[in-house]
Amino acid sequence: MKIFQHVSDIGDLGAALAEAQEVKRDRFQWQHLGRNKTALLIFFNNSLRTRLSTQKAAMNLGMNVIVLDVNQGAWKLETERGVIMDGDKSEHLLEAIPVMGSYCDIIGVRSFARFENRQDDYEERILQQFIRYSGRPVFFMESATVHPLQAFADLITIEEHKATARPKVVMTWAPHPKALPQAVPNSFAEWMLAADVDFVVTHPEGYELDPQFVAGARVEYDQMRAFEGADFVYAKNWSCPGVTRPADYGRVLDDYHTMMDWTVSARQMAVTNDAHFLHCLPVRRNMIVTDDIIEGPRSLVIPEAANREISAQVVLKRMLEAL
Ligand code: AN0
Ligand code: CP
Repeated sequence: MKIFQHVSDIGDLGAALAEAQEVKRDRFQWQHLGRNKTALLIFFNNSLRTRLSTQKAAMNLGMNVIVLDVNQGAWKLETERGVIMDGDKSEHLLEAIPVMGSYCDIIGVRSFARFENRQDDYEERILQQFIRYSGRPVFFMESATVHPLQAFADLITIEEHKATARPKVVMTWAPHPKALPQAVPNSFAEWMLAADVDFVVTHPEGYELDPQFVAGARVEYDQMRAFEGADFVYAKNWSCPGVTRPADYGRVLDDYHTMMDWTVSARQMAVTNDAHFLHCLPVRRNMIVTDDIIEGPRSLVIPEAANREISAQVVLKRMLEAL
């Protein structure tokens, strides 16, 4: 594997899930693969899980790991070509990327949506430059539009806890005080549509996700109806994707105080099939989900986060095998 961005990059999902379980059985059995190989993890944004789980996965494979927080200690990077660089940015991405590539064998990049220009975000302007100029395999650690390591871990978690062959999985929008990217819901939708599940998305009007990720998904605007009979509830906030109104891209459409009935609580969970609760974390309690649900016996948020180590290890293993 040279790029890990979309569900199609992982190939057959059954094989990927089997490989994940093989990693879980003994995660240290491929230490020879990573010997004298270096993973460089580049963060333009904060992280707890992605940072730790991906480092751990690389170490499990015997790799060396370098982590760079671009905004803490590196030079401020210009990303636009043609700019006269007389401002606060000392270095251009076009030099920084090949330099970073020269010190490693595999690169992971986290660079969130900037919400300045929908087209720039949805064309993945930053990650595409890493692919083009680093000379290395690149895996996405949450880009402007996707978070595939998360969606893969979510799928592993669902596979491990499903009680029926084809569970009903409901992804629900939930309120949040600040504008968040669409990367997590985009990838979750993409991966669920590729998997063998009954997938339903519910959100207020105006939050329609980009068809490139959700085409074919059932959208139900009535959250209670969507939750009926659900086996898994996946909560996430996202800002306006700007599909129907491009001018609203990246905006929170309504004051969150007026949207608090979307917070996942015992009221909605009561109409499910005793659903498991999932969230990628970090989560704001009593905005996205109430304390009792996230702490309850059906909450899977901790094993879900633990599976981030597994999804990262499958991806790194496949990239090492293809070097
Ligand atoms: C980010 C997001 O919603 O995309 C990262 C989630 C993994 N969340 C926040 O910025 C709070
Ligand atoms: N879920 C997730 O990617 O968490 P972090 O932002 O902490 O990495």
